[in-house]
Amino acid sequence: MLSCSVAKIRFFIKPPPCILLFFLLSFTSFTSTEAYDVLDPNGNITIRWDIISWTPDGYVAVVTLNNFQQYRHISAPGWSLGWTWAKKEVIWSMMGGQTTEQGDCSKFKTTPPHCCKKDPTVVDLLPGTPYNQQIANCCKGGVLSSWAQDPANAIASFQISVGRAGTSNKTVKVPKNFTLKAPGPGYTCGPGKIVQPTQFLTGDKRRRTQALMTWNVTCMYSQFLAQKTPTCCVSLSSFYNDTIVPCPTCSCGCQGNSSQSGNCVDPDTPHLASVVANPAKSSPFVQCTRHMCPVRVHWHVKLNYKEYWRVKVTITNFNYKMNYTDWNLVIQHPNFDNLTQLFSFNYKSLTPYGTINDTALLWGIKFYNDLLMEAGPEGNVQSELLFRKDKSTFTFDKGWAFPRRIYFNGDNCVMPPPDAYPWLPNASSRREVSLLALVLASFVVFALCAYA
Ligand SMILES: *[C@@H]1O[C@H](CO)[C@@H](O)[C@H](O)[C@H]1NC(C)=O
Ligand SMILES: *[C@@H]1O[C@H](CO)[C@@H](O)[C@H](O)[C@H]1NC(C)=O
Ligand SMILES: *[C@@H]1O[C@H](CO)[C@@H](O)[C@H](O)[C@H]1NC(C)=O
Ligand SMILES: *[C@@H]1O[C@H](CO)[C@@H](O)[C@H](O)[C@H]1NC(C)=O
Ligand SMILES: *[C@@H]1O[C@H](CO)[C@@H](O)[C@H](O)[C@H]1NC(C)=O
Ligand SMILES: *[C@@H]1O[C@H](CO)[C@@H](O)[C@H](O)[C@H]1NC(C)=O
Ligand SMILES: *[C@@H]1O[C@H](CO)[C@@H](O)[C@H](O)[C@H]1NC(C)=O
Ligand SMILES: *[C@@H]1O[C@H](CO)[C@@H](O)[C@H](O)[C@H]1NC(C)=O
Ligand SMILES: *[C@@H]1O[C@H](CO)[C@@H](O)[C@H](O)[C@H]1NC(C)=O
Ligand SMILES: CC(=O)N[C@H]1CO[C@H](CO)[C@@H](O)[C@@H]1O
Repeated sequence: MLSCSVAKIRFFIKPPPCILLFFLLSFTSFTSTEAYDVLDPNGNITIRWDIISWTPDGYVAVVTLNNFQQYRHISAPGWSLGWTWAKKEVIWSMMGGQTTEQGDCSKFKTTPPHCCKKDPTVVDLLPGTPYNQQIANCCKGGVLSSWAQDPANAIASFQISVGRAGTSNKTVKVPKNFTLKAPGPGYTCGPGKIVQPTQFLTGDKRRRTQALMTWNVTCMYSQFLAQKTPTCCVSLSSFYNDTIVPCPTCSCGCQGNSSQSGNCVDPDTPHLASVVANPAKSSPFVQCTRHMCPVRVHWHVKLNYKEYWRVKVTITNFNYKMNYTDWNLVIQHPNFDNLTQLFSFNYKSLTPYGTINDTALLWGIKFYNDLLMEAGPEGNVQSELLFRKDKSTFTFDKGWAFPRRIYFNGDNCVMPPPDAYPWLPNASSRREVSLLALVLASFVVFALCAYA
């Protein structure tokens, strides 16, 4: 039904769609223009340089990346950190990390430096790196966990020996133009700021040492910069209405014409395995659906007790080429302040607004369901949530029982328009409103179509 209206609307507004589109985009799921994330307002990645010793022509520094974001992690192939030297510095050697390019070191008559580029890019080493090239917190292939999920693995470090630099805290110049890729765009980094030298506690905790000089760089994520099309959508259902509200059509893209060779994988194709195994980068990886999202989150209002109500959440992977390790889900719903029980997921409450406790971070249990398997029979994880009713706010009316916002791995999931939510029986008074809403909804779908 929705796709019908799309076609109609497309006909109607042939001449001026551009302006309309922009107007609509700014109102639909594209909260991506937000400069920062409302559910994680203090989220950032802080990069700290600690100079730990001076050398004849420069210094040795330990560079530490702290992922202070509650739920946005960096998955394989991992982070890369770049900067521009302020003077003519070179990198003599590194531990726990490496630059991607050496650059032109032909001026050096002795052993050439590790990197002579004016704007080096550093990446993490891989797990299994020999011990003599490791330092603490290195060598995880650039993977960084989120702060709420696994703070111990939200840190990465490498050590760098810099030459042709200053050799005192007066002559050292802080590098400029820091860039962080994770691995694509999305982060903007501020300038390096000289801060109080970091203090380190020795292994036996009986002695404190301190860096000779420290500077911090703060990098912030913006979905707008990442320029990602949505990667996830939400579908809804309830025990009190047979309607299953699907993900909006074209949430993450539209299915190509059958005349063009498919941009998605038909699960019924007889040679599924060979299509999926095709190593070409451009080969399709997502199962053909109306929403074309690699991930769908389904929220089912399952049961109504006197004091409690129960929801079932299912995450389904439609991506044939991706196992999501350490996946996470952020859900905003007013009843999370009275979450009583949760089955088979980990839970942590996030309180982005300080006092309002309506946002939950959910993630899988290690070795049980922390891996969301590639599309197929195993490609889903699920949980049930039990909420205690607060008599003053609880209702099944007006879609109250459905989530306000869902993120998968930090990316905003496309929600069905509120007026399409399953109704309580006998909610006839809302019928006129919903005709308008339906038209609006198809606009949204159209906008998404055209965008993708
Ligand atoms: C970065 O995040 C940390 C931890 O949440 C916070 O203390 C700090 O103020 C943030 N920095 C900036 C510049 O937002
Ligand atoms: C440099 O070191 C001196 C003492 O050695 C200290 O007084 C000064 O604050 C330091 N400056 C910076 C920018 O760290
Ligand atoms: C840093 O980047 C800005 C803009 O990209 C550029 O104008 C500036 O020259 C760069 N600075 C250095 C030292 O490369
Ligand atoms: C610098 O970064 C560290 C985290 O690596 C943080 O603990 C410290 O508070 C930061 N300093 C300032 C002044 O932001
Ligand atoms: C399918 O392709 C034909 C010709 O390439 C085009 O006219 C038609 O509009 C396309 N339909 C859709 C739904 O994109
Ligand atoms: C996902 O994991 C399974 C089991 O570990 C493995 O067989 C499969 O090849 C993996 N798929 C991808 C795309 O990495
Ligand atoms: C939010 O509510 C949950 C569930 O009742 C509770 O476990 C958690 O401690 C609360 N968090 C805060 C910050 O109030
Ligand atoms: C169920 O909800 C849909 C809206 O999603 C509505 O059209 C339908 O009338 C509702 N069914 C009943 C029995 O109320
Ligand atoms: C719905 O309406 C019918 C008839 O209008 C009535 O018999 C029934 O009790 C109503 N159900 C509820 C839950 O209000
Ligand atoms: C019914 C019930 O337990 N309500 C509680 C829900 O949570 C808020 C805030 O934590 C409490 O104030 C209510 O009493």
